[in-house]
Amino acid sequence: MSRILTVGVAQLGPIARAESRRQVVSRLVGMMEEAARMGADLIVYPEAALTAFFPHWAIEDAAELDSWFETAMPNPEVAPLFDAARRLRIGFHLGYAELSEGHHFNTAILVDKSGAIVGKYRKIHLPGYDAVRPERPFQNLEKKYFEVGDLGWPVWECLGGKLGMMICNDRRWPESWRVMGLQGVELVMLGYNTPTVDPAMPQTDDLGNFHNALVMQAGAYQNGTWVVAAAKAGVEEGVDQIGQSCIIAPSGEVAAMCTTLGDELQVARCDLDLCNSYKESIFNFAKHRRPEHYGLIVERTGVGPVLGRPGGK
Ligand code: CDV
Repeated sequence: MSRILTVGVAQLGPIARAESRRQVVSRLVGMMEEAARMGADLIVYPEAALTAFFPHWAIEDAAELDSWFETAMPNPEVAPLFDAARRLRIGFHLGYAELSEGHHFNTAILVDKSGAIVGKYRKIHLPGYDAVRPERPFQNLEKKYFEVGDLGWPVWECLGGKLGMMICNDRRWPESWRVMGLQGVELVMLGYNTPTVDPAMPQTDDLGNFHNALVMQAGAYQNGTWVVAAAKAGVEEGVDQIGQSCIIAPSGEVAAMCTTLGDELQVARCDLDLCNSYKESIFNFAKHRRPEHYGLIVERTGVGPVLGRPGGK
């Protein structure tokens, strides 16, 4: 059997600090129209896709900081994207900064072909630090500007499959994948803003694309799921970011990948039934997974539970 979902990954090139939401949304709508011409059912946009990635610089004024967040979704500036989804009969995934009742989150939503929001996820693994580091060439202030997400990792029945979301740094953590894998996820959508350099760890600067592929191909294979991952790429406000937005099959193989660092759409026909062969054989969790034997001793160390032998030291 095959259950084909045709999916577009919409990589964005840089967004200028001065670019308005309206300007960005017209870029997004243009890519959605192209995806529809290519027969896509779903298009995936990056993390914080409506603005430049503002955690890369210091903002001390609270009102100025709040101006980077959306207080309603949809709102008049983003409405053309929802209208286009309804007109073109295409679902979409969108990352944005969310301000909800005084709480700030790094958020993503899943919208169906009728333009209705069917799912929301708030980023759990926030990277970076919570105070400005003036010595750094650019900032990474996600821990200062956002709260840890409070919605967990649900999986939604949508577009004929089981769909889930994570955001950027979440992809480096096996827990993000496994929590959705245990719910039978068939397609994980994610967006990322990943600088090519890490001033705290320059020895890994030539490994950015490798680590990006490594964690997502492993997550796909080990959970028998498709992955659709959209970057904000290129040099944005002085920060150079990786591209290589891609669509990965449950085998871990890359089915499509962007080759530029600008706005670029790649489309792949994703057979959701391919997930079954992994979920029913090598990664049949009920048959082969043995958490009761993993020797996890929940011992608080200040950094969380530690691994050890049951009854041992
Ligand atoms: N936006 C991100 O979460 N970026 C991180 C960087 C800062 C390491 C990432 O994991 O790609």
